[in-house]
Amino acid sequence: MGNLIDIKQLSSSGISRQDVAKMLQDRNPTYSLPQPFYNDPLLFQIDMEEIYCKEWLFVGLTCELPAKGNFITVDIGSNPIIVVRNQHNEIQAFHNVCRHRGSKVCLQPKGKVAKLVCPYHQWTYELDGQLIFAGTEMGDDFCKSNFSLKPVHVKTAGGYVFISLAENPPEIEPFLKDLAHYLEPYDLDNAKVAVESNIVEKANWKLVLENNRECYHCNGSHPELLNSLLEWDDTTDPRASNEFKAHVARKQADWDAEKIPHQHVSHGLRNRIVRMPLMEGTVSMTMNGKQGCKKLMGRIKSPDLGSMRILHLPNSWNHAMGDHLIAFIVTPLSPQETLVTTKWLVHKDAVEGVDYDVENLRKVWDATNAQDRKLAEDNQSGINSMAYEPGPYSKTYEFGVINFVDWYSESMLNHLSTQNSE
Ligand code: 3BY
Ligand code: FES
Ligand code: FE
Repeated sequence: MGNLIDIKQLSSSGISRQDVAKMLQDRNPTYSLPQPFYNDPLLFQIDMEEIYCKEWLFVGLTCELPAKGNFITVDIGSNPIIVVRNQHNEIQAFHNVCRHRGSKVCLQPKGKVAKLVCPYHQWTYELDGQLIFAGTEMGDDFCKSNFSLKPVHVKTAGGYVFISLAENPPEIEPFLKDLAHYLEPYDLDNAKVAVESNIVEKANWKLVLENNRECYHCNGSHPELLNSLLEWDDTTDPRASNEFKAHVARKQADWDAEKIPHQHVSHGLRNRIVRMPLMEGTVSMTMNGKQGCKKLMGRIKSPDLGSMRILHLPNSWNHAMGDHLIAFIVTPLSPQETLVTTKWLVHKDAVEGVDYDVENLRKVWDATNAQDRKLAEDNQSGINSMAYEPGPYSKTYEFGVINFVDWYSESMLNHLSTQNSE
């Protein structure tokens, strides 16, 4: 582990990969994590290398790359990445790093180009990453084919785009097969992002995820969301009432009749999909619970599809309703800073101002995101104290958090042990 020594010299805490493994092996699994997991710079670096650079990450939607040359860029820690639709209409991903002297090639968050041209000395790449122009000054023995952009694994399913920076990414196909099936009614290739928000929360990325994985805090914090959201995520929730279960059964019969998938499917703790009804009398996560977009998505006929929740660790949760879909992406920026991106999608033919009003569409989750941000930031402030010690999760209200932390711990230990044996 060459880079471990370098990083260690820079660190004040001196936490090593071995220390991380030991802390995870020794942790109390029903308690929050030890302090360094939430604020230590070196541990953050290890998180980025072992989790974000090795797992599959949800980065955007195929409808954001509708035509040849459309691209989006994302930064995974210190790794700028470009995702582009190539000249053959396929989605590809590359390290956004010029093979000349390493400049970033695409500087915009999204756009459309004929070729990928580096702004520094105009080395020019085909949309499939091949270097096609490097000026006339590179010498006779210069071989352009040795200097293609470095590829990154990419897969799509149901309109969702995933990348992995790993050399050998973990298996994701079984989840993608389910995802494609569950997203089929939405026809996301023919959707559009109506609006997107990006907020930076001054909290570690794991606190953002932990906060999302429980609704223990909902009553105290989310009045707008609770106009439509039913707290329970599943009929298997230990607190689910008979009334709730009967409500779910009635809705499921309607969904079956319309061939709308709803059964809970999970792939380990990393991925799950389930459709749950919203509160009786509401069909969408809007302030009054009515449709936020008059035109329904894809082939959907009834607005009353509840919300299909898609969880993809480490970086996304989603709500797909009949009229719109909300996708969330969590991007760590530093030990105590996390970018939360929210995209509201509607049918591509829905007309702004006629079928939907952006302010109305985004209002509930803007409010919810702001409330969650404050909760995560206050959580971070307390955790930074010398008084912090791991505290117990509720096994009924916070089993989703326990699942997330278990997944994190297992993945981290797994990646660390693979590495040590290399
Ligand atoms: O994303 C959600 O549905 C919610 C918000 C609060 C709890 N969590 C499961
Ligand atoms: Fe890209 Fe020189 S660094 S062309
Ligand atoms: Fe919340």
